[in-house]
Amino acid sequence: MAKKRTIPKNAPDKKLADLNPDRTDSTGELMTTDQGLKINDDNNSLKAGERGATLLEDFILREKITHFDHERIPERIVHARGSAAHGFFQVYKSMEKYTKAGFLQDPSVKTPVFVRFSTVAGSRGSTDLARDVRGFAVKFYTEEGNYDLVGNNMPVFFIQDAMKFPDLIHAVKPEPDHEMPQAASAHDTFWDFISLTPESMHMIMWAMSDRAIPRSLRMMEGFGVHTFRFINAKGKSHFVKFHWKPLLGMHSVVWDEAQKISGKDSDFHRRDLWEAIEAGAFPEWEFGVQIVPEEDEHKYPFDLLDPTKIIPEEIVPVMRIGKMTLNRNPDNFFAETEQVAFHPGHLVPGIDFTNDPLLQGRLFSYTDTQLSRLGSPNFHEIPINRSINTVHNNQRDGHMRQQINVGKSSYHPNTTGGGCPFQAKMAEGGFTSHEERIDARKVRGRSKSFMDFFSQATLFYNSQSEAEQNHIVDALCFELGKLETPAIRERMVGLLAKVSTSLAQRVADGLGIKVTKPQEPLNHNFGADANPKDFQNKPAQQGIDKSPALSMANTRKDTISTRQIAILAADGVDGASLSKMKAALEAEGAKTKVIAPHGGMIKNAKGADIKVDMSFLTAASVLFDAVFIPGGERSAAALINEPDAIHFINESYKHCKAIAADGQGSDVLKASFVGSKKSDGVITGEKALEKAFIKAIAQHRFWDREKVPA
Ligand code: HDE
Repeated sequence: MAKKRTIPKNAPDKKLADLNPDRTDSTGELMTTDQGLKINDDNNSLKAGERGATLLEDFILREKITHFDHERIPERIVHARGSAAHGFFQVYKSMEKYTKAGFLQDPSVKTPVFVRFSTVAGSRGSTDLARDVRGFAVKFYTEEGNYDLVGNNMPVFFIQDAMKFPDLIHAVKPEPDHEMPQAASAHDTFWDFISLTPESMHMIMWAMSDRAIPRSLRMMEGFGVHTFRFINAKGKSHFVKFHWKPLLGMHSVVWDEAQKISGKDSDFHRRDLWEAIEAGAFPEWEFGVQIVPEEDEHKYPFDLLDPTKIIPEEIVPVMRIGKMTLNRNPDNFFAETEQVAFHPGHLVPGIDFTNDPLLQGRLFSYTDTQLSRLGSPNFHEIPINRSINTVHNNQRDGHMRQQINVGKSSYHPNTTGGGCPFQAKMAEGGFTSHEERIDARKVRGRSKSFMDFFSQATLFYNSQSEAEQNHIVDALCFELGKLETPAIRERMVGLLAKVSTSLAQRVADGLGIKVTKPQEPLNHNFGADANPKDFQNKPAQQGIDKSPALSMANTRKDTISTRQIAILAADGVDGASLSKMKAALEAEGAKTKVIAPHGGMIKNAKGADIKVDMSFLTAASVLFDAVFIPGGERSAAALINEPDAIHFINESYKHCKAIAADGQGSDVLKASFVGSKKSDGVITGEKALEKAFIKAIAQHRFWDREKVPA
């Protein structure tokens, strides 16, 4: 590297940023060209006379325009849309029993991290609220080199073998003839592929669940997906599955809301993450591991190498071993969030791969993709990708090389450089791959132990609450309802019947079609000469009927920290009513915004000014978690006559959010769809109004409202 970045142990995180020699702050500086020449006029090009033609000689204009012309790099082929933040990780206690990884030994060590969240299918400028898997990629800058845990917010994947990845992605991306639809799976090619790929059914359950439309990136789980290995100092290996558990709990929005947020604020998740960090409400996740001894490799009804399977937490509990805190926004989106290059093959001693065939394919793909995206094998020299450990090897040259290697020796073994750089012994931290006995025939095929396509899809569906199941049905009706080819819809309903007959029936009813039996054999992904019998679905008892850990209904519901609460008000509002609630909510860490018919100021009943945060023109109920209508006769009368205010309340009610009203504020509720309905989460006339409202917001949603009255 150009300069070594030494990061002292426990360095305050601001220092980490300051230590980066490439971080530039232009405050108080004079403007220069890229060659360092001071610029006198950045507003006018060089011309032959004031009205004359521009001269080719104008090297300053040409430098500026040339740079501009080349500002864009190819977006990621998948996970193009993303948002990221810096932070640190600390282990709770040494994990030396299982792994020798340095960053998992000492609870006093803060390991810097950079985390990028993403959607998968959409382009860089697409909406945050697409129904999609979310990427959850963590780069740990450890003293033993960079370790990347490149995971998702769902613990399984659509396919079992890397060979199918380009097909899956081609199918989900906008269709190639007309480039529609953007960032959406609700179209023929995706469901055509899925209907012919039954191994995807477990992942489909997750992707159609509310997990695919998170309320916030800060409120979702993360998973390493594949089974990895922990290796301890004695060389003993344990299988391990990685988890991230959000301390704010897991919460989602509803699909109607997601679609509206996409119009009202397509940067909703990006803004939410940025604002929470700016406000000092640092997102936190606990790091969890499920550990399986090597001897137990074949103990389960599923194959640990199959990325379409979970290990239910009720069978192997998740041990929470550390915590990650995100506490600093990037300084520059392009330099950091866009140029960061993750790779599941960026390992440290103490962690290793398994033979999961999806993971094995990924190990090729990530460096390869950086070559076309970042344009050079020197992408590791970009500041965000640099190891905090110094880099010494005989790799040389290439586009945009930053490192200036001294001396004449660029090969190993050598005497010209005194034999340097030396190979590192294991005791010195040298990485060695875990020795695994392999005694096999070379085959192009798939293990029979991977052939159970539906049991865990059923486990997932059965583990969901009633409301969550309803949402899966609705999502499938939406997605399949958008298809143009009826045969794909029918094939899908046939496959759903293998997951749950009631699910299939409900979706078929929604689509107005019949449930037909799927064609056997179910897996079309076998070679032309393979025996179809070898690829037939082989259901296996999972040992449990339900896994409570799979339902978001069982998440924590005792905090309103960082929730966004709308306060609807107009001139004449009861100032005391408004400020009492505002203070109570903010004391619990929630954020409030006063929304009024116009911007600027409104007057309270006593004539004092109250600052308006948003008008009905710029606000929308879908951007908030709950709504409060304070007292005040004139304010209530004005809101009753304001269609946008009534729509705000109606929509909050429809999306099952907590609603509270004080004094005459209740009249506004009466004028809305809420009327005098008695519903959980609608709070009026209570003595301890603030307390009741806070408790209701923490519940997140009141799904009973979705039930159609008999
Ligand atoms: Fe990726 N994936 N992936 N993936 N993936 C990429 O690498 C790939 C898979 C994941 O924020 C690409 O730098 C193949 C599973 C995340 O920068 C690319 C296969 C999981 C990110 C690539 C998979 C992931 C990527 C595109 C099947 C969850 C975004 C840009 C064999 C465990 C990282 C890039 C970021 C990005 C290939 C499957 C997670 C093309 C071939 C499974 C979070 O290399």
